[in-house]
Amino acid sequence: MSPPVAMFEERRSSEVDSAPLKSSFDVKSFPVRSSKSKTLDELADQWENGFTFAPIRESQVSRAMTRRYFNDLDNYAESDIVIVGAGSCGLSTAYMLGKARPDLKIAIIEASVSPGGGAWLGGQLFSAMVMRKPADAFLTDLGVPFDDEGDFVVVKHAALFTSTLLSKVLSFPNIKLFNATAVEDLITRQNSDGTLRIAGVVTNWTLVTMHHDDQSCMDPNTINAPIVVSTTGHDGPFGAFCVKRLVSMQQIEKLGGMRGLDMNTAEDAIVKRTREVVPGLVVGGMELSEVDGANRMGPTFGAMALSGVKAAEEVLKVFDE
Ligand code: 48N
Repeated sequence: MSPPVAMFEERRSSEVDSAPLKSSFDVKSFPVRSSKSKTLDELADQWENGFTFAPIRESQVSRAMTRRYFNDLDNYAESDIVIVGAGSCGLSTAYMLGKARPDLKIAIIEASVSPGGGAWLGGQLFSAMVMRKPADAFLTDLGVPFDDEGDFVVVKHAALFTSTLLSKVLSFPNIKLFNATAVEDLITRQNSDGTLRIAGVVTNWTLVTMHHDDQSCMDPNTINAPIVVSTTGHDGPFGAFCVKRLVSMQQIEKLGGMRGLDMNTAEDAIVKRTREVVPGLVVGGMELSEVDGANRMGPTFGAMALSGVKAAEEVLKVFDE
């Protein structure tokens, strides 16, 4: 485990900077018009009887968005936990951490505009999602209905699982999702024994990250955090990002590379091996298959959910020390 003292020494020194904005940005202090809310029943069939929206000035819309966003950016510039990748594993991790530690600030960085990763369909373009037992325990905790088929369960549409998980994660007041935002590097610190630990992430708008080769230097932003969870999926345009960066930083020798499909082998391995790969960086989900050379499991998602459960446990070990 990483030396928590060093992490928290640094964090304590930065506490003052990380105090949330105490300025006019306080979104709750805005003058609010007294337009009365109505129920849907009151609206029904009123379209020709004086129906109109409450008045608005365009700048109010802009300020309603930007004040909240930049308040969040300031607030989460010092986070307790950063989760990279809002796929099924990253969101499962966030759900477990959001429930267990409402006192911790958790930032989720998702490169795509649409979070959820590969969990909007069950496999190929089929809707139903399969999870092998005991992953049904996660679905029950989440409140997602399923058909019980004995050794496995089936959610009628993968989007029902992912949208329910996403809505629960986004409802936690201590969790902020920054989507359309890519992690394009890691913040590192040297421990007293010369080893490296991860101390946050380097971010940019994904559209900017995709155009570093054809635009002048567009420097990134940063988020400091004593622990990062990377769940960026198996290799692909953005996948396996953090483990590939660990290789290029010579923190791990090489990637094992994801192996062929073997459900029974793959799912046990991914859950059991979810861990802190280097101090300060926990890796879970299919990104892990790239580190260890684990098999892939294809169209079954129980390991993503339970890898998220395990990743949350690994993170909490650091905070509970
Ligand atoms: O859904 P994924 O790709 O990753 P996991 O590990 O959450 O779930 C994997 C699962 O969908 C499978 O692949 C299934 C089980 N199939 C297995 C098989 O054998 O084929 O989500 C990763 C997320 C995506 O939303 C990416 O956009 C995002 O991570 N991401 C990033 N976000 C921010 N910065 C980055 N550098 C980055 N790279 C990827």
